[in-house]
Amino acid sequence: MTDTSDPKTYPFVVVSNRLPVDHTIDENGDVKWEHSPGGLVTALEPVMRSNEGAWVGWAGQPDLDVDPFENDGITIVPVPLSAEEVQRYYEGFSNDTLWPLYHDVISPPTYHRVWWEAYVAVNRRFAEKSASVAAEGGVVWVQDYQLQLVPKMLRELRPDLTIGFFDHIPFPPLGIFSQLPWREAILEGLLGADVIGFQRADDASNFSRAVRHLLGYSTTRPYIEVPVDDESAPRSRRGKTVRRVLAKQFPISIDSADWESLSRRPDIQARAREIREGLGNPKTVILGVDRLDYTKGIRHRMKAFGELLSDGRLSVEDATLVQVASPSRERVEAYMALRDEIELTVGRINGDYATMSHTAISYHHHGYPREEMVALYLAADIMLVTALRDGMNLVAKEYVAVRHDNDGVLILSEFAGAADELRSALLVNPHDIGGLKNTIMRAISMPKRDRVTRMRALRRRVLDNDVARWSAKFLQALEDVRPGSSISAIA
Ligand code: GDG
Repeated sequence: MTDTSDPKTYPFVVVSNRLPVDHTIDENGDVKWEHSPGGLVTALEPVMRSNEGAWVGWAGQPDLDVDPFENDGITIVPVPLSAEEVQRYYEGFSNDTLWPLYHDVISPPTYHRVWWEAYVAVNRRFAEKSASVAAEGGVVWVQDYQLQLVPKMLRELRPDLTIGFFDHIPFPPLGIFSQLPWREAILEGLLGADVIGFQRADDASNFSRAVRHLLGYSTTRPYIEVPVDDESAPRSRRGKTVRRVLAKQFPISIDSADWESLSRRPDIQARAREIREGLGNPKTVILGVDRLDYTKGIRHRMKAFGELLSDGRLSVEDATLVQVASPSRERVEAYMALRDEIELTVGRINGDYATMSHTAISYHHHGYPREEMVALYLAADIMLVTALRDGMNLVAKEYVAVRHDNDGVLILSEFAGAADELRSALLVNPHDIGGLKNTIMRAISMPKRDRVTRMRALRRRVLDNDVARWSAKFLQALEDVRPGSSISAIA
């Protein structure tokens, strides 16, 4: 067992690839830690503060070795990565093997043994660091696909801990997952957890099926029986002891009230009007907001919109498509190629259809502050989410949360996890370009009464099921599996 006599240990530890703070250097050359306020951070901060929590993760810069420190009531425990590990473990195995494999092989996954070795080594470092800061009998919650081996490694180091894992991205069907040369190791890695959370029920059943077929363990939904080598058991019982692992969906959400309160700010509402004016006041503003990623179906939505213009069903005075494509994974080749393709398409469509006063696609390869995102959501009559595969898609939920006017139409891909909950959206198959075009036209001409009915139903869902509820449910499941684990689930 790892030495836990370290000066300070914590009853609640969150482990994720990236820390909730970014390491930056200001103009005087001084180091600064900037808070990065994602949904996960917002959800877990109160739980962490009331439970003396520590967050284990990478600071986002290679070759940076920093001691743990306190930031805003949370202890930050940085894990160092070398430049070569960033390339092999992060850009390579995480983003060019697992990411495409888990998203229906939309882009072909690359399998390199040296990337896998780096993934194992880095996962071990995360597990060791977590083991060294977790208090006796504490709770450790591991996040996402970059760290799938951590639960097993951590359990071996610290059997006293209660371990949770949450997978933010889809878990692929057996036929696709089976491609992975290290498939058994990944399944065993995850099964080190007491509770494994997924976005959709389908993800949980894909996982259980892979465990049954590839490891031969028995499963009774939502439980998986993992055989344990119990040396202390009588000889006749050896090999018969099992540990029950809960694998089920816990759909993630957003801090809905926070998004809504931003949308009520007069300066942000004024900015929304300004955005529409800047676009030449088209009758309909259609919006897409995504990381520039091949999973998001940005090309499909541009194809549909471009065809509506070329068919003459729409003109640029009728409708403008605003596409925010925030920069992402820019050193991975598939992302560079995608950016070129998208920018070529935007150039062609604008070249063919834009006028001196109206653009067809207003394209922005930028990251914006949250306030600007809210203004964009308020300015948009139609939100277009056409992901080809997406764990959840928080953009869809954010759009709904800001529409306190009960107006606006959400077009949502059935391949996004959010489609399980947001049934009152206009659901589409983004591969069906004809269907997508018809759905855009249907949204444009939808009577206000129908828009309001749908938006009301969507809002109920998103406001009731916010991210605080998500984390509380997950932590409650951990508490149920191992009663007496020492953190309070509800912040
Ligand atoms: C993964 C899974 C799952 C985007 N551009 C800007 C900006 N964003 C914010 C959005 C939203 C977030 O980034 C994107 O979240 P998504 O859920 O849409 O997608 P992924 O990044 O792929 O996230 C996904 C999620 O994990 C959570 O489990 O839903 O399926 O793939 O919050 O608002 N935010 C700001 N400026 C931008 O330009 N401020």
